[in-house]
Order: sequence, then C-alpha cells, then structure tokens
Amino acid sequence: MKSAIVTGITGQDGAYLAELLLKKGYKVYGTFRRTSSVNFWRVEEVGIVNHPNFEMVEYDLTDLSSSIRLIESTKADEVYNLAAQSFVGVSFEQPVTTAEITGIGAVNLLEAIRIVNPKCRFYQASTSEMFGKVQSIPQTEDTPFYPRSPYGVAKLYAHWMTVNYRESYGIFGASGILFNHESPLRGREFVTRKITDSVAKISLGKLDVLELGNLDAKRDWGYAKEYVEGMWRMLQADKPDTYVLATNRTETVRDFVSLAFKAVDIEVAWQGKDEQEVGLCKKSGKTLVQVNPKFYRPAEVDLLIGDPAKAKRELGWEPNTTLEQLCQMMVESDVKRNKIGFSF
Ligand code: NDP
Ligand code: GDR
Repeated sequence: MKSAIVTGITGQDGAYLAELLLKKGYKVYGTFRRTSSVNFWRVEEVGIVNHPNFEMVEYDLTDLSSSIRLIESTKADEVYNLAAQSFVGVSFEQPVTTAEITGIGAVNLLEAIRIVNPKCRFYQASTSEMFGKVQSIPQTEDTPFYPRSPYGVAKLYAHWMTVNYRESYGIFGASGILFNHESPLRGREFVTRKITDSVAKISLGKLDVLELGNLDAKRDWGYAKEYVEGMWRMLQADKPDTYVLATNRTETVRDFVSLAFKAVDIEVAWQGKDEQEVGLCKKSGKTLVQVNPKFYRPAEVDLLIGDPAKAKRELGWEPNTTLEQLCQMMVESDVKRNKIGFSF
C-alpha cells in the first residue's frame, strides 16, 4: 500500500486530497497543528475521519525537528505540502510569520526528505500569486514572476527551493502553480465563499448588505476537487516538473457577485465607480453590495488567467466544472448551511 503525507489537512485542499488518496487505496497521514479548539469540520464534511487508512498527525511546518520526525516515522512515499499561511490579505499584516510558514516551512520538509528519505516524492503547493503584476497573458510555466504580496514572495521562495532540491539533490520535487480554486469547503475569508455565504444570508433575510474591496480584480477560478487530482498526477509522472493548473477563463469579482445573486434569482444592477460603487437589486432598488476600502490591499494582483496546456498534454489533466456550476454549487451549499445555522 502506498502512503502519503498531506500537510494542511484542516484546509480546503487537504480535505479533498485526502479523500482522493484514500479512494485510490493510499494510507494517508493528515497533519494538523495544535490549536486551542479543534478545526476538523472539512474532514468531517468529506466523511473520512473514521476511515481505517486515515491517520491524523500533529505537526507544525515551522519546526524542522518535527518535519524530520514526520518523514522518519511515517516512511511515506509521497508528501503533499499544502500547509501555509494562505491568506494574501493577512500576509501584509504578518509578513514574518507568512515567510516562516509559507516559505521556510517548505524547506523544512525538503531538508527532512533529503536527510531521512530522499526517495520520497514532494509536491509543493505553488500559486498564481507568484505571477502577481501582469507581465503577459495567459500565464504559463514560462511567464516571468513578479509577486505583489508577502504571501506571493514567500511562495516564490518555496517554489524555487523545490526546483533547487530537484536540480541539486535529485529529489522528486514537483511544483504545481495553481490558480484560484474554490468549493463549498473554501474558507469564508476568501472572496468567493464570502460572497456565496453573504448572498445566502441576504436571500434568507439574515444580512442586509455585502461589503467588498476591489471589484475589478480578475481571477481564474476553478473547482478545488478537480485541482487535487492534478496534484496527484504530478507525483505520478516520470519526472518532477512544474505545471500550471487553471481554467483559462477570467472574470471580475463583480461578475462573481452577479453570478452568485443569479443563483438565488436576484438580478444586480451596478452603479457608480471605485469606492462609490454599489450593487442594487434590479427589482426593488435596494442596496445589496457596497465597497468598503478596508478590504483593499496595499498592492493588488489585477489579472490572472492561466494556460493549463502543459498539464493537459503531459498529465491528461483538464478542468470540467464551469464557473456558473461552481458558483451555483457554493451558493446552494451556503443556503443549506445558513438554514441550519452552520457557522464555518
Ligand atoms: P487553507 O488556508 O484552506 O489551508 C491551509 C492549511 O495550512 C490549513 O490546514 C492550516 O491549518 C495549515 N497550516 C497553516 N499554518 C501551519 C503550520 N505552521 N503548520 C502546519 N500547518 C499549517 O488553504 P487551501 O486548502 O486553499 O490551499 C492549500 C495550499 O495551496 C496552500 O498552501 C495555499 O497557499 C495553496 N494554494 C491555494 C490556492 C487556492 O486557490 N485554494 C491556489 C494556489 C495555491 P489551520 O487549520 O490550523 O490554520
Ligand atoms: P487571492 O484570493 O488573494 O486571489 O488568493 P481572495 O479570494 O482572498 O481574493 C481574490 C480577489 O478578490 C478581491 N477582493 C476581496 N478579497 C477578499 N478576500 N475579501 C474581500 O472582501 C474582497 N473584495 C475584493 C481581492 O482584492 C483579490 O483581488 C487566493 C488564496 O487561496 C491564495 O492562497 C492562493 O495562492 C491564490 O488564491 C491563488
């Protein structure tokens, strides 16, 4: 039986990836860090908590000795490094912590692999945030990087260290440059889930207005469940490499808001510009959306659109869920949750 470590099991991708690997017959070690209250709602939602081949291991990515023990005790064949301080907004407030977790954390694992088990394959969760300021579109594996946040900079360091361990020590280190991927398991601090949860609340009369920052930002949003399949495929390839996973479609935050309201049969009309912009209910004229500059970032990534051609060609990976389907799925899930008072 193959075995895999998934760091960041309490996050969106961790839960979906663990579910996928268990289905494929793996023994899965899912790592979580000690917190004062448990945070296992996602692994509960995907229904793997009591799976006989699933084990939760306490682990902190910032601790090298903990990383060495993890690789030593599990003797895993594959490590998927999904753990990170992953919220771009917070990285401006906590740049050092972000560097330690999101940047150095990956190197702790790479070092542990080099020292203890160099045959262990390593997946690094890299990101389209590394492209940052638009250099060219669509972005591919060859597009120059220009990160625009402490998070993007930390991820770029981890990406290059993965490439460096591949080239210096022959470690099977794959780097997946994944564009935004969302799902009902997305954290509510990220814009799509914040929108779908708020739209659900507005439709149920539990909230009046949705407040957002930059409505003009354009993102390439895919479905997380499909992206974790791509991660697995990268570690089954003949050689380690870097791959973009994306949908090759980009939409503004404003478009996503309109789509989400459409899913509950509300049409939005947009008025005004920048800080004065509002989204009104076409029928009643009521304000449903307004801009609050507190959600703006010191530096923004304006436009992301990825070209996944290499992943399609070499891994046979391609996305199938449209943004309309994804948004509908997330709104429906949030309507159900809000009806029963679910609070994550
Ligand atoms: P989440 O924010 O949902 O999950 C992050 C996970 O990292 C959580 O389980 C968190 O644990 C864990 N973590 C944070 N700090 C530490 C630490 N010091 N030690 C151990 N674990 C830690 O992220 P996603 O699931 O959305 O993303 C997975 C990975 O992919 C991340 O690295 C992210 O940066 C990257 N990525 C995500 C994309 C996306 O669109 N979702 C796109 C491209 C890359 P806790 O619950 O305790 O906070
Ligand atoms: P992102 O995702 O920064 O792309 O990082 P997020 O959903 O946080 O922001 C997307 C865009 O929406 C704009 N925005 C807002 N964002 C949030 N969170 N809240 C708001 O109220 C709001 N209003 C407008 C943002 O300015 C931004 O332009 C995600 C994370 O999952 C990273 O870990 C991952 O690497 C990248 O996607 C790819």
